[in-house]
Amino acid sequence: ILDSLRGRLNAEQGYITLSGLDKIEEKLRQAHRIVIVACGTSWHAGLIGEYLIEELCRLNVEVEYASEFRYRNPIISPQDVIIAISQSGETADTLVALENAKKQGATIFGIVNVVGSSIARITDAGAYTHAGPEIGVASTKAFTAQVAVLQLFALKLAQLRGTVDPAFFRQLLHELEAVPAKVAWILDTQVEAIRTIARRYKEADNFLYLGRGYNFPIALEGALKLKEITYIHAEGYPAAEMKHGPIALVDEKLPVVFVATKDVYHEKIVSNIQEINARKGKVVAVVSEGDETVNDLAEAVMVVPQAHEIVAPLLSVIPLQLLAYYIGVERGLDVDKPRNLAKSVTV
Ligand code: F1P
Repeated sequence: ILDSLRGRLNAEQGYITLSGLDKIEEKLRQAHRIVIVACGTSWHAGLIGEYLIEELCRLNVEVEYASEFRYRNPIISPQDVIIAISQSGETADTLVALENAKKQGATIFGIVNVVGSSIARITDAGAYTHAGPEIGVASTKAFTAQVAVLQLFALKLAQLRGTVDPAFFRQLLHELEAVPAKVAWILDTQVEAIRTIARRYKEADNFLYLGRGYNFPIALEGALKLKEITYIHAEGYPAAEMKHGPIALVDEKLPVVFVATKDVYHEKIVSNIQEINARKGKVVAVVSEGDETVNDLAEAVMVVPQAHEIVAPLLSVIPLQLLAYYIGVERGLDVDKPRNLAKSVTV
């Protein structure tokens, strides 16, 4: 899964190798903004990219659904750098959006899995995710790899722009190096608990997924995986947005999945969980190892190792992917070939 990390960073010596980025280094230095263009799961990775680049590089970022961006008349200038994210490299919406941006002089950086694909060919530079061929239609390991590349991209750019403290930079590299072992820990220890949760909630008609900060895109992705694989209606929301509408959905039949790992928002997420409890919603939470704050407030928890919040999305998405997978299995569905979905959407 994390080949995109291996060989591309060395925490001890404090460097990241991202040759594609080197090629457009000057453009990036002068860029007025970065526009991330993608569809579906790749768009969720893009949202994490926005948070990372804005936080670490202090550069303005916008994230666009390619399926909208290609049809509207967006303002693009030669000072823009577009990051295109696509697992297949063949998604027509993304490709056409890039063709339009290219005509207006923007520089394109690709984060693509398939070498030599149409999107890879249109880019000026890029970093392959090397996530291997995905067997299932729904994107899973590609997402992890896209996020890993975006983390490297943001850190490397922050180093170039001098916007990250060197000690913090090294700390994050060490954290990234520890990710493969932490992923293995989740797979070794959490699968049975997740299967049990899947059995308990497999008949639900709706799910709500909530998270804050870097965990908000993870909530969106958890909801999308559930929709794609199990056909259960699910919505992802920023947890703070709940009171502006979705809270009306909460009753004793609604499972609400919180991405509640230990980070700067933890206290606020705990109070959101209490609000759901007060309305008798069924709380399921992704929590950090060793943190028991949420245990008594949730019907079930899925545990991930502690990690810095910038690195944490690589871990917190995995229980949500597994939850969707096992609910699909429990419902007797073909999880690798969900109905109506194509691996590459080329129209
Ligand atoms: C985008 C995407 C996937 C989704 C499904 C349909 O594809 O929306 O995220 O899981 O396969 O296409 P891509 O541009 O990342 O290949």
